[in-house]
Amino acid sequence: MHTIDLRSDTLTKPSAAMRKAMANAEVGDDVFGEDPTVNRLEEVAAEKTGKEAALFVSSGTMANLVSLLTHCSRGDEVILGDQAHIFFYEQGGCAALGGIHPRTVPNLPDGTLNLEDVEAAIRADNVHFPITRVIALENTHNRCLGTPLPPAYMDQVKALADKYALKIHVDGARIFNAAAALETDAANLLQHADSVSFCLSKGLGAPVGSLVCGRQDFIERARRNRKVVGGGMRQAGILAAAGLVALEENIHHLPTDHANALKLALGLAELSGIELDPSGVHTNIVFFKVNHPKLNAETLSAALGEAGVKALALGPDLLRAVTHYHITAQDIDQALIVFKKILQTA
Ligand code: TLP
Repeated sequence: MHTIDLRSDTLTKPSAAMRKAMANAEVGDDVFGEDPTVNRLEEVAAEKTGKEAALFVSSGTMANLVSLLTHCSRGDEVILGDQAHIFFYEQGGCAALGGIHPRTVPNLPDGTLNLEDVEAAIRADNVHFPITRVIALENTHNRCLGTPLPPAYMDQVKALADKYALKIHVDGARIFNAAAALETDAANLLQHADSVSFCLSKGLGAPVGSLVCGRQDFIERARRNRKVVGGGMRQAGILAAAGLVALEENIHHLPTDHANALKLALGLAELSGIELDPSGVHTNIVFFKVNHPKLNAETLSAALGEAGVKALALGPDLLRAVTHYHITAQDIDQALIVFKKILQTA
């Protein structure tokens, strides 16, 4: 039996079409603006997100950092959720490297921020306070069950941002999952975003790369910030070629990933020893708790791994499984058999 790796959609390996496109990519020095494949990828990314321009960067973390560096000066403040990837998983890079002060408000279970909380966190013009510059959201929200943020919520955030002249950044690492789940296009979800970062190297299956998208002048300044963090790549068209295949072909697989995640959730919810509400599963991320006399997240994950199914332990009783284009409906059936056996025999 092959390994069914559900730890993350970052584990996807490039498809045959990607490898072929990479091998044949036309390249040049992208720091000189002369890589035609990177230029093409940036055009396609801008078009798909409904923005004027885009910038190819190495990772989602770099995309978020470069975006915040471009919105903020040292000492400025970003308001974001306490479960945000930027706050939780990026080593505090915006503070460490950019001197940007993170102000968290609690994420609600659906990944949104209560707008009264956000408004209360916006600083008054006072010499004692940092200057609030940007509200950062995450769509889909990784730690909030992969939930997509709907356009109606974005309308409300925009009204608040405009009232205080704030910018909106969206960590859209999985924005195309959100678009697929909400049956709309990414540009619609992002119409109020001043900047968005999205990843090619998650559910879209490319080996490397993320994009920052926004207005032309924003992207010109972001390009300088990419260079200062060491992100100027040279013949990066080799990587961009895979990204173009991701956006042209793999993007169509996301609804299948969502169906497989739901199938997994429905199956897991039936198992004694697992706690999970399948109605909370909207995209490709499935969080569940283990509630078993002999197993915790760590030992369940280890037993699963030995049996060829990998899931990520994220807390004493919390695990995460993520579907992606290497995972088939048959894999989900097989994974559920393995889960059941382990839970019954432990
Ligand atoms: N998320 C990874 C881990 O870091 C947790 C994963 O396996 O889900 N924004 C969001 C919403 C993300 O989920 C991630 C990666 C990033 C940004 C960072 O992307 P990379 O890993 O390319 O720096």
